[in-house]
Amino acid sequence: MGIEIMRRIEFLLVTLILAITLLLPGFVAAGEEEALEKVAEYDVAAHYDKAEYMVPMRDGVKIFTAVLSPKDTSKTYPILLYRTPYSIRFYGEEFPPFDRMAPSGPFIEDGYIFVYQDIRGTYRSEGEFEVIKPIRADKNNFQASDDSSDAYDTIDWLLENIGNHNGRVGQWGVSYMGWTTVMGMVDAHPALKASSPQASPSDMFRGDDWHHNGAFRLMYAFWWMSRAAQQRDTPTEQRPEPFHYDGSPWGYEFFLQSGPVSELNEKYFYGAIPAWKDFIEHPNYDEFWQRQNALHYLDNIKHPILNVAGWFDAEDFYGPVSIYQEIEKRNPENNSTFVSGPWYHGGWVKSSGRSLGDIDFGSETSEWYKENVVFPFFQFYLKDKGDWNPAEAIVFETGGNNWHEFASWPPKKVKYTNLYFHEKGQLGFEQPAESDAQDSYISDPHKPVPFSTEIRTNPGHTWMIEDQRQVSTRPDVLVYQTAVLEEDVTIAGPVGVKLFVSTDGTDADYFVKLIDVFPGDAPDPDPNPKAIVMGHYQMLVGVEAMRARYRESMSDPRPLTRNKVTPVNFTIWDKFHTFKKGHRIMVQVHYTWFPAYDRNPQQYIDIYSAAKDDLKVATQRIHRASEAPSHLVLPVINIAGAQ
Ligand code: PG9
Repeated sequence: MGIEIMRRIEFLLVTLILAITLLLPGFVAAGEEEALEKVAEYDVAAHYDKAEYMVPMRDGVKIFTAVLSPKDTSKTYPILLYRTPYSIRFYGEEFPPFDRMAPSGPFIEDGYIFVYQDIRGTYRSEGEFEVIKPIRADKNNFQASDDSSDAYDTIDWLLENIGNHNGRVGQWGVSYMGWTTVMGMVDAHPALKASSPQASPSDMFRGDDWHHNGAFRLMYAFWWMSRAAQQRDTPTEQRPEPFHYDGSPWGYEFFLQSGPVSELNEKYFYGAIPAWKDFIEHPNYDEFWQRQNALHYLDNIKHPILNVAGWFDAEDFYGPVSIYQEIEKRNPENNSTFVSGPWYHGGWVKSSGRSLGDIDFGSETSEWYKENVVFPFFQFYLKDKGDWNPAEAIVFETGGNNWHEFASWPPKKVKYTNLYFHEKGQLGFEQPAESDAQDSYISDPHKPVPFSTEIRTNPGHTWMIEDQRQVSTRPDVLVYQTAVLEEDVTIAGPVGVKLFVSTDGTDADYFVKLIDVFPGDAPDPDPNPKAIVMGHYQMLVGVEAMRARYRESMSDPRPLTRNKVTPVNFTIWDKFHTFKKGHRIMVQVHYTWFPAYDRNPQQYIDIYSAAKDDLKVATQRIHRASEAPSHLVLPVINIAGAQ
């Protein structure tokens, strides 16, 4: 059988499998269907040739690289580079799946040379994989390598060895592939003319996948490590066997029973995840974590950057917002743009962006972004096509459900406004007058607050917007809310959290949630197959975790002094949301959010080796007195007059 016929049969099979997949409830995220169908219609194999290479790096390690080049060789094309640790997934005569091919369908139709790599030490590539490998310390050592030098060497090789290119290269990717894109921006190859890091982590201790302000993200780290960090003996196309959650399919129960974090690798992974020991050996923000921080490396970024984030990204939101800000700070002349929409992690690629969880955004926000942002960006810088001249920030306002453009992010006209905790669960803009006022609760780490009502072993994608009613009635969840709003309140930017706390323990975690409470007569979806009740819905808008031992320094932790009122300040990273007239603003505070986060023993001991008996019940107090006024600092904006 001819190769062309085989490819066509394969294409039809892939289309058929996609169609069947779409019929399986729960397999694809809400809104994913349309995006899948549009790209699945295009016959890639009919328009592209495929070749595979082992591309040599400076230290002799060879990296597996697949190149798809347009069959029409009458023109030249830019190269679009994509570097992944998750396997490029199509080897030999296979062509890539829809979501690995390009940032959107039109790239494929317009003609690019698509280059995909298994990064060093993963799948078909040689070498050792190091999770979030820092930039090499000694740049004069020509044998030293990292994801910056590997991107550089790859681009050099492609320009020499691949035909029909126009001399320009772009790089893009979501999440880990966003990280490899950021690394490619460091000491960038001169032919790299445009980069779009999307949901890249920046600092794994402060705010991305592994920890938030030092609090360990147990469930996600366990799930990711079991899939992506298993040791391999030799280059292979095989994906590792996923770990089975023996014990319980309900993560809450599984992790409640699983014992100290320090024992999980041996107990469940049979020692196959060497990277797990990094969590245990580096409990604080030491040099190990600091060297991984991408923000340290962002000098001399000269080419245009498109930074993409999702407001409800449960894995890497701090990354893109901080990378954008750091580039602005260190390279004020750089042409860099911040984009954020109402998306889960990578939702702008994998879903239409019409809705997330129970919340509808009124339009297909991912389609708008693909058409108006990512495609014009690369077309302009790599093909001189179009008139891309964006505002500094292109951001979707949730609640109001509109796209806006601003000359800076956060917008200049934001007015930082304090919102105080008051008696009887009230929240208001006026400062508390009484002294020695507080709310207290008993926190029992043996009965932690669940992070979601869903029964699952990985965190999934909707818990960052999920209805909070189920936990709001727990005695260990403090709830404060405003009166019904008489006019819209829009926030745009980071939300400050200024707590005054005391406890009879010596450490504690604080989870602070900002919630939009809908009016009683809020309309239900129509049709409403999930029977969602929107009246008094508590939509999670923003949330952040803080491990109190890191309140002054993440590298130099300190215990809390028992029963002493202590300020604990942190930030709920940026939001752009309108609390509509008729709604209420709510804040919830609690001490565990399990198993999304591990449990703090509430005493100042090593958390990673803490056993069941080390987890102590403690009384937690949140102060709301004139001398200790716990409050949030909202970035309030009048969007009618703001640019
Ligand atoms: N959030 C994932 C990740 C990025 C970087 C390191 C580890 C995990 C991802 O989706 O790729």
